[in-house]
Amino acid sequence: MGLITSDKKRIVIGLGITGMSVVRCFLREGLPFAVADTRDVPPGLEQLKSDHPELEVRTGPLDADWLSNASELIVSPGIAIAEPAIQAAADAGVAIRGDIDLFCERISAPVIAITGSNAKSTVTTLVGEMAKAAGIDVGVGGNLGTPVLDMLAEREQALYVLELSSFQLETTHLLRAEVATVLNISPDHLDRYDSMQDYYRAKHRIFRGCRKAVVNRDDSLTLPLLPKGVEQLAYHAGRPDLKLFGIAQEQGEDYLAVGLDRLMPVAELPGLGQHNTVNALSALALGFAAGLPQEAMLQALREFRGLPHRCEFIVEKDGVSWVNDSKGTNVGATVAALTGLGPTLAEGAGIVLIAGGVGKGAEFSELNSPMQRFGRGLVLIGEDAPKIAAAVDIETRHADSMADAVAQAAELAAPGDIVLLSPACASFDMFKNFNVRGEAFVQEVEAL
Ligand code: UMA
Ligand code: ADP
Repeated sequence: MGLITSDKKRIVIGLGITGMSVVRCFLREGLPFAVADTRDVPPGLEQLKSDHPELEVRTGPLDADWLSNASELIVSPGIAIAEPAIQAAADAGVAIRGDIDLFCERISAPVIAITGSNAKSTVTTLVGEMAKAAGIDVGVGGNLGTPVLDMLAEREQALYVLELSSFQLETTHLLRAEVATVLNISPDHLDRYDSMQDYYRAKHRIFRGCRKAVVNRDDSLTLPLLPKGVEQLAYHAGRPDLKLFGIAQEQGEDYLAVGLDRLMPVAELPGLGQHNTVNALSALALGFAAGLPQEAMLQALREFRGLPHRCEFIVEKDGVSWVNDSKGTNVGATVAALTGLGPTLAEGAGIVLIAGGVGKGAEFSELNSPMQRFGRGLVLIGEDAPKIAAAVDIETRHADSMADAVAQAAELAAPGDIVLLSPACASFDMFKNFNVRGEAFVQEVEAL
């Protein structure tokens, strides 16, 4: 194990899910490296030290001199590369990379790369299901949860479908995806980026060196600047045009369609809300671009019931439908949930929205218009409740726990209404993560 002792060529920064997957990769390959984490006691530290006593691990504030002597830094997505010590190393000529780059260096299989402010996990999973339905040995991971390097632990697969966050893209240089897309762009993570422009730039790194691009015609911020020769496929939520994926109408029925070809009735999609029809179109366009067989794609669309915590129908009680969209962690997501579900309401019915948490520097005024159109009332929780209350003009209640929020929403809702948990905020002021927040909601709803 002498290899791992004192060589400081590579430094892995961060001991979270990503950092640990990088550590495992370097250990598998016998490469020398050291590890740093800005926390005094990062998770898994004791275990790592006892399993690998020879490994150099430094915790606490990053040491600029030490980092500047490394040959490369493998930076976890939760750490901003703008950190002064990391910037100092970059200025000293040290390469700043991430796990996605290491992954790309190690594979020859094609990658379908998916980013966007919202719908990434849904579309990534859906494209993965399409590939599986076609019998392809596919790896599905990235920001979704399985760190990419863990997908290489056993063998290389035939195709990879990756969900990539802007944080991951910042440290990615070698992606060269077979197909790349930005699904949509709306403000998020403005506590980490200086401006929307910076956030946009990070997202658009996904197109670097790609062979084909899939674009969302309804969102001009998703349109890439590409060299000639890169094929583009496009979709939008309207009538399909020549070669454009869209929604065709025939005898009062909506169909997913491309050009003149009707592919399947929209009514056969099991997911809730019109935004999920757009997600199906994005997945189809990505699948077509990657050459997946049409029948397998349509089968996957018919069977995909959606991921938990994304506009997930929980139960109907006293005529009120309860929907868990805990993954709505920014304003754009909540606007999509409201405008996706709103048109499905019966005449006179409305949505009671439960929102609030950590707004990550966002502005909430965009919630006002869909709440005027479809809202019955608003129940607010968490740190940024006052900001949301000031931005949305509708009957509003304040709650100090999920139990209280559910009880107050039940009071506001009338038969036919939907109560929607879609917080437009991160959860960590009250919950460990969005999963725990969604589970708390479901538990309280079931206990009503
Ligand atoms: N941290 C420190 N010091 C360190 C390292 C991390 O304080 O030295 C903190 C970070 O600020 C953050 C937390 O620890 O609060 C986790 O950071 P991390 O980089 O170790 O994260 P991982 O555990 O590796 O998980 C990351 C993604 N997390 C982030 O980008 C913050 C996971 O996405 C992803 O599933 C995982 O890699 C595997 O690829 C989560 C996420 O919230 C779901 N992503 C954001 C989003 O979707 O909006 C981008
Ligand atoms: P991400 O991985 O980008 O967070 P998810 O698939 O987990 O995306 O969905 C997150 C949230 O985004 C959902 O809970 C929903 O509120 C919203 N959403 C789903 N589809 C769309 C869409 N097409 N456009 C905008 N928002 C969407």
